[in-house]
Amino acid sequence: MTSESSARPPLDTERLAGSNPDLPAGIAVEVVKETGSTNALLTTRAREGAPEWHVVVAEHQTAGRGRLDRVWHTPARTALTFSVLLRPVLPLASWPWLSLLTGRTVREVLAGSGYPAAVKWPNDVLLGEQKVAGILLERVETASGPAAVVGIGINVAMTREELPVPEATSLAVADPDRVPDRTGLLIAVLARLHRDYGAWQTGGETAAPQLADSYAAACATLGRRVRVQLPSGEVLTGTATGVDEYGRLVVGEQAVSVGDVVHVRLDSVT
Ligand code: BT5
Repeated sequence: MTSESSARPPLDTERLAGSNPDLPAGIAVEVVKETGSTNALLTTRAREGAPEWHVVVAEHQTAGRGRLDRVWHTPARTALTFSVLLRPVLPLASWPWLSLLTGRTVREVLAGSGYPAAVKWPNDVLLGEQKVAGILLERVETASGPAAVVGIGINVAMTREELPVPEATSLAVADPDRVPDRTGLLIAVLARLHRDYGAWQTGGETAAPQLADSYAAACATLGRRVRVQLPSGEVLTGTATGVDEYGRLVVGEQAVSVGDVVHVRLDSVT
């Protein structure tokens, strides 16, 4: 065994089996050594009829996807790259919350491991100002109705040199003494997501306002001056004051559903 393979052990498939009491009943984890994108593979599974809570996790993603056709890059066995199939019963208009809810779930789990994580609207988890995790929510049409593929990438063991962009960080770079093992982290995120998703699905009218409040409390974007690049190319600047009932970011008078946010430093405001 090389030092690299012992430092970067594979996922423990026995602990990820359905018989593990730490994994809520109904979650089925499929571990693959390599795939282009776990979102793409899970989309295929969904069209083949896979049930809710089918999960695909890859030791290595060779064509990981970000939003808007961007690339998500992680070397083998250094990260968690996985996708969860959900079939929300709530109306499609509230599905964008799923992306925000998942970011908050990841934040809570990392905070539980001692990492001072925060969410950045809409789909990033930050340590300080750097991105440690990203979420990609995609809708897929299946024979039994629309389904949600929730892709989650968490940078775990990457060294500084392995980080793909200067804005990225990993748990190992941020605090090498706390790095959780990937299998335990995956189980913790799935268990917490199961709980948070269940509360959202069954919470009735109070679920959205409760989610909005707890998202706001975890969100580094609110109260900040932001620059939002909209898909049209337009740029919106202002103070982010809240998240509305559809999960949109409120900046000044406008509510934004899709966009890239830059947290503007006060010293760079012109
Ligand atoms: C995201 O997109 O943040 C969504 C990332 C979702 C990745 C997961 S992994 C499992 C599942 N299967 C997939 O194929 N995808 C999902 P976005 O907000 O568009 O951010 C993408 C940008 O983040 C890139 O353009 C880079 O600048 C940067 N980036 C790429 N890889 C990164 C990494 N490992 N860590 C931090 N930033 C990264």
